[in-house]
Amino acid sequence: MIIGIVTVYVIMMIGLVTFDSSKEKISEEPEVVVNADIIMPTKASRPGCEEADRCYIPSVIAIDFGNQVTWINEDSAFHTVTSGFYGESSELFDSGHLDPYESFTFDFDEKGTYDYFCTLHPWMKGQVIVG
Ligand SMILES: [Cu+2]
Repeated sequence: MIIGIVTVYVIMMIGLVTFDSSKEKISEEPEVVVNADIIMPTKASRPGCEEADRCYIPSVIAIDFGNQVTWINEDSAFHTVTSGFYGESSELFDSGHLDPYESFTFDFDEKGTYDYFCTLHPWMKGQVIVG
């Protein structure tokens, strides 16, 4: 009986210790500075992300006009957010080369469907639908 109680107590203590250490790990993570709507994930610089629709995440976003969209580059390579299609920029917006963890924000004041791409990686495509 006593052994049983001690065993349960020990298991509970181990559980608490494990829980505490996992909490510490969370607090050590870097603070999220930019609240982005769309992420350019790791490996977007290599062809293949388009097959899983993961070059810009999400690749299609719908917003109300008058709102803005923020993209963040979470890859280790440069990327851009450029309006239009590869080889046919619409010249509405262009982030230029975004460094890792750099972000870009654009205000969409008019309704419409806005295609965009990355000038460095033709397979990276996305769309903002403003309604
Ligand atoms: Cu790119």
